[in-house]
Amino acid sequence: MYWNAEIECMATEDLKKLQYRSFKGLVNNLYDFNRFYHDRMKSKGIRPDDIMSLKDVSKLPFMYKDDLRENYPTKMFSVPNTEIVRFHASSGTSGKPTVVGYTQNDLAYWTEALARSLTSIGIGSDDIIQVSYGYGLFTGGLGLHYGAEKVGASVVPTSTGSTERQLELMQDLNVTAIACTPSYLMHMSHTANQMGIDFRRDTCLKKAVLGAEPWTESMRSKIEGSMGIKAYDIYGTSEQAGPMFSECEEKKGIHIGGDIMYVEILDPDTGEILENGETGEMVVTMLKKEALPIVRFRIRDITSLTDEECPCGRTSPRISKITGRSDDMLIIRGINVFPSQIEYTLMRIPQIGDQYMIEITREGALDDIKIQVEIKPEFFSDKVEDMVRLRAHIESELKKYLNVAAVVELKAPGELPRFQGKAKRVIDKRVI
Ligand code: DLL
Repeated sequence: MYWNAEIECMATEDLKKLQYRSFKGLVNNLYDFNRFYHDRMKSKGIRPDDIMSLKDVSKLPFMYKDDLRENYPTKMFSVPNTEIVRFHASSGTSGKPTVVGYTQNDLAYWTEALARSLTSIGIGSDDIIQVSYGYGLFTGGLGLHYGAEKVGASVVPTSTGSTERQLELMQDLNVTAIACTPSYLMHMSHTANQMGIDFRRDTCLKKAVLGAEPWTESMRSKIEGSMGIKAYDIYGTSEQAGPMFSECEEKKGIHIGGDIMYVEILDPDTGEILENGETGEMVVTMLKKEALPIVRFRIRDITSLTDEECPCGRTSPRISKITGRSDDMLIIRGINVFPSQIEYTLMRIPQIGDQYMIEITREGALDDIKIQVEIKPEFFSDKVEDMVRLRAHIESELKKYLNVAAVVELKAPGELPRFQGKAKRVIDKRVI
């Protein structure tokens, strides 16, 4: 089932024409009415007339998260306050937060994108969906809330926290789907175990819409296997609007509404635009945004793009699961490692539970990496030799797959911290 078949199944050539028309309109408008973009284009000697094809998009300057910080809170907005109907803000890792604003049309397109996504996952009026993303300045809660209402699902707006109560409501209201971060779902699963709740036996939960942080295929297998549900990836950033685009039931990449967002993939080292199928940093342009225009934004998320038709029949472009951010990459004794690779390796080891923490320290000139992993209750043992053997096995798997000599520390079930919003699993003591 499609929410908007005309757009979602549009021939690629027609979509490109539509994107070009939107782009032209956007650039003309920004040159005339947005001080920030006008100045950026001028400083690069670009005028709207220089954009004569979709390829010419690459002539335009990039924008960065720092541009939003420097123009805090609303100096990059294109419309007066009278047209703004909502703000969200994201705290980020350093400095001032970034503020995003929405006109009525911005909210309508955000909701439209989510309606397409939820429909593609098979969530609709028969579903009762618990939204356990944070409500408030974070975009996750309210975003999913309005998207789910749009497709006619019944929303249980629990936000994060009070996990035991959430689990009770889930049972009492026969909740069929949940939207939250993968780390919060794992926390719920752990709490459910402690309460003696078996998801298969005691709940009607069938689907989870998980995002806001990277999670790997092996994490997906673990969640699906242990809870008896199907888990789908949903992606977005506050600059784009919030959560927007998801996998369909085929789980073969995240469908991007090509009429809403134009994606380029960039080689972060050479600055070259890469071909479809090649992996690099995503650069996005939002084609319909009014309040806070986003043109060639260097998001830093790493992925690849395809416009091959999906088996679900949608022709909309797809990005592959985000493997991390270019600024997340750890360099350990000269070897590049993404936290997602560590997670992938750990989650394939059956004795390991779903929690881990990565700590990097520097002794003199050398980096050391310590990985704490929780062991599943059935594998946790008082016998020192068993634990020593398991630890050596995990260390050797990490060495084999990542070429990293990590020190592994085994933890009892429940010992590591849990997360209600985005998980923070890497502590880099080299930069603190
Ligand atoms: O995290 C919006 C969101 C809410 C997406 C709920 C999905 C579900 P921000 O707080 O601005 O917005 O953070 C955006 O989170 O650049 C990625 O690095 C990361 N991220 C979001 N979704 C995914 C995902 C929301 N599915 C930043 N996989 C992005 C990997 C993700 N990373």
